[in-house]
Amino acid sequence: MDAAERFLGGDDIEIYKVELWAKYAGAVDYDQMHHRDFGNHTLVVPRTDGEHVQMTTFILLSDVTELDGPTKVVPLEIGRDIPILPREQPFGALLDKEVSVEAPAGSLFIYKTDILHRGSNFKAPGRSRFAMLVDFQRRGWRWNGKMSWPDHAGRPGMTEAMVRMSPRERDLFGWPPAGSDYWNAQTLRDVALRYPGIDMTPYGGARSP
Ligand SMILES: O=C(O)CCC(=O)C(=O)O
Repeated sequence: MDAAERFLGGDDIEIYKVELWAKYAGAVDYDQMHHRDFGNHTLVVPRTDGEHVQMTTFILLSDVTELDGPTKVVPLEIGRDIPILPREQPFGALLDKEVSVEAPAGSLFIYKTDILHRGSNFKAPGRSRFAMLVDFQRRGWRWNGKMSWPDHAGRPGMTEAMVRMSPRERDLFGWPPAGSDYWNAQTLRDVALRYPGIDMTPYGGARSP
């Protein structure tokens, strides 16, 4: 959250996509063309002047070495001179320019939807790579996005996550903040019923049993 606030230049931000990825050596061919991610993150195109940034991330959940199919990235100093479209570059065209995202578990790799990058193959059998991808943007850009959190609200994992999150973390998923005119006696009572165990005191309610 701290990195996203600094990267995006404010605290009025939201999470617009989360994915959990597992890759296994030999399962499929992971070698990709260099591409930019904006194709399914926005209806339009990224601005190249550094404004209206969507912050995309990999949080490495396992150690990633050169053997573990690291993400390969074309540095911005090189990629910024390559037109935004087409989104994909010919296979292999930028191989000598790319850098490899190799780092221990727990590392955070931050990039943007205009950054050229690609997936790569494992270089040894029996290896795996796990990552969580969490993407942030300033709130209110209705032409951008990828997931609808209310669409996930019925899933058991999402219910548990909402109960366990801090108010700030819930806020990143669009939950009504403390002080919102959404909260009244009825919504405080019924949201507590929907999410057993949630602490509604930050919103003016009670702790749910
Ligand atoms: O897994 C990776 O390191 C990158 C994969 C990727 O960029 C993609 O699937 O679009």
